[in-house]
Amino acid sequence: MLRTLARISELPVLSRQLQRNAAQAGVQKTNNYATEATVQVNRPFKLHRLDQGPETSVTITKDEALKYYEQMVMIRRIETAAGNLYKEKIIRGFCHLYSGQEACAVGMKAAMRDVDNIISAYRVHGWTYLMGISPLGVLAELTGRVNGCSLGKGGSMHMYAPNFYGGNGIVGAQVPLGTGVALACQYKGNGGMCLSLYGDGAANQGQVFEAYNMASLWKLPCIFVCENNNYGMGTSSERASMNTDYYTRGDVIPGIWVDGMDVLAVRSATEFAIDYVNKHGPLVMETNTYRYSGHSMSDPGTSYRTREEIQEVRQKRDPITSFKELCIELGLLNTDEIKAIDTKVRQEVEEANSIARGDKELPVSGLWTDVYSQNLEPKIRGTTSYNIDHIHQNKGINN
Ligand SMILES: Cc1ncc(C[n+]2csc(CCOP(=O)(O)OP(=O)(O)O)c2C)c(N)n1
Ligand SMILES: [Mg+2]
Repeated sequence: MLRTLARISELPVLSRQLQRNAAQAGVQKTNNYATEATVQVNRPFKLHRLDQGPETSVTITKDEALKYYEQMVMIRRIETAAGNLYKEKIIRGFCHLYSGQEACAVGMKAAMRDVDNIISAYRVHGWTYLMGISPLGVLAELTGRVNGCSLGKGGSMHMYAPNFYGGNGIVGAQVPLGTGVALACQYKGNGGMCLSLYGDGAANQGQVFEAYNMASLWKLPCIFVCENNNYGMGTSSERASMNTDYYTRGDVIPGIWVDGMDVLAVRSATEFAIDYVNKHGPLVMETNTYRYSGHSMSDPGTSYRTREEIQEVRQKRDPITSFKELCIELGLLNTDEIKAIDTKVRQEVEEANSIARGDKELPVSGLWTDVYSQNLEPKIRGTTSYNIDHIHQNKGINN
């Protein structure tokens, strides 16, 4: 943990980063407001087996600034609502929050094309929203109600959306699954790829290396994304991993390290990765990030790291605050626009929250509805002592 602390405290303070950004910024202004700006990413990319890396000079339009800010604020609000619902015992079971890691998802999504897919572990409420599910679809899934994107049958870890393969609770298991999605893309020849997300803890799983191996041999269109938030449950990455440079761990597969608290850096790295993977095959991308909450709601998150450490990241590296300050500095967003987004998001989440609390539960017959996407047999298989007809409604993930 001490090593982690030292690493975090080595970071430059936010205001200095902004000054540097502003000094290097190219800004196009209309009526004293910028419509577009070019900035340098805060922390340089690190490369493994690559001669050239992502663009360090990134251009952002005003519309993009509005969008990324809104998306990150929405994810933070959804997670705050989820945390409170859990404390009230309205959400039961598991609940893993993504607060602190918003720039990873928003940056990747900004670079993804319609043909690209993603699969992740259990910290997926934010991704579910980004992949097209409404805040109500997410929150009602968490409360186990019919307006949930899996009709309340899945809960926190089992959310899906078009091109989004979930929501997986077995640590590391999504990596070979994502490799299979990439194989499907290659087979169909649609130019798409799969981003398989896993944590620093999952990075030590054997199946991750098996997936790397196969993907490299078959040149599968995979981006292996290690979201390194420095901890796997209560164990720091230094205690768990012989090599904490996760971007180098694909061996012959090239890798990139990116500051996962900088949405523009993540977007740039993902754009590079998509282009690279289309031409050459798989790539590993490590996003260096931090989670503010404990591992899950049952972990206060302060026995294996200090409150000061969390506070320091919040003050110096918060992905939302730093992006907001950058946009204001560049003249891309003003404080009224920021306030308007904050209010809109708050209202939307409050509304979804109150519906998700009072919403109906699925009737019991929901248990044998849509078990298979295409049911070839009329009965539910494997329930010999029961005589249960499979009901096919093809509902869910439409919220
Ligand atoms: C195969 C397997 N082993 C152990 C667990 C218990 N477990 C759940 S999350 C977790 C830690 C994963 O940490 P990391 O990959 O860094 O993801 P993060 O929680 O930091 O997002 C463990 C050990 C599990 N769910 N599945
Ligand atoms: Mg982790």
